[in-house]
Amino acid sequence: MQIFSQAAFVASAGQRAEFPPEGPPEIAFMGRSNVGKSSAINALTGRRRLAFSSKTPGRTQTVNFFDLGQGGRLVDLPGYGYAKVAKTERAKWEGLVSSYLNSRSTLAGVVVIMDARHPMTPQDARLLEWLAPFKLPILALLTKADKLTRAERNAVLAQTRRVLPEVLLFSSVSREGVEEAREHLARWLPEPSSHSRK
Ligand SMILES: Nc1nc2c(ncn2[C@@H]2O[C@H](COP(=O)(O)OP(=O)(O)OP(=O)(O)O)[C@@H](O)[C@H]2O)c(=O)[nH]1
Ligand SMILES: [Mg+2]
Repeated sequence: MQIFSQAAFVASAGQRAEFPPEGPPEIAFMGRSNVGKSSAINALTGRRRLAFSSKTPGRTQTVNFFDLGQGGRLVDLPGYGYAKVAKTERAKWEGLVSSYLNSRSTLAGVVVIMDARHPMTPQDARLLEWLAPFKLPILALLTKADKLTRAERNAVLAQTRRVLPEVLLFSSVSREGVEEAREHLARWLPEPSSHSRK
């Protein structure tokens, strides 16, 4: 999809004061640490290192904004709740994410990313409770689907659908779900105008 192929880094913010001015509608990527949020942004935009991914949980510590070619923005957020999270770390995450959620009137929807092998952890349930009052569209991506057996795939889809109706199996390795996710997310953004650059 054209709009996802022209992504460019805009800003990296460690606190609310550093968020860029509101502009195009934003799609935020949220989920536990290490589930593949940054990798999903790279897969969707067809870029290998637009968002930094890493084997080490906690790679993304700031809120990172990426503009799409035609009127949209992807926002990579730090992950929450890896193993025994220090209270201070959790407070920092919650502070940053809640100031993001509460300050962006241009937020168009949230991609909730979960590891397909461990979906709907208590921390994910907490995130969904947190998001509920905002009444935003939510797309769930079950990442690392390349690691599942066929039976596991069906089970995890059914389990997640009980809570979140919009869900896709996704893999930034096999690229499963990438095009479907692009098509879904494009519906949250304004139609590209016929005058815009190709
Ligand atoms: N097999 C497989 N590995 C993946 C996939 N997506 C991400 N990974 C790996 O999982 C690890 C974490 O990926 P990231 O994209 O950095 O995860 P993140 O959610 O951004 O992590 P934080 O920034 O720490 O919150 C990396 O080693 C990735 O290569 C996938 O679809 N399949
Ligand atoms: Mg990350």
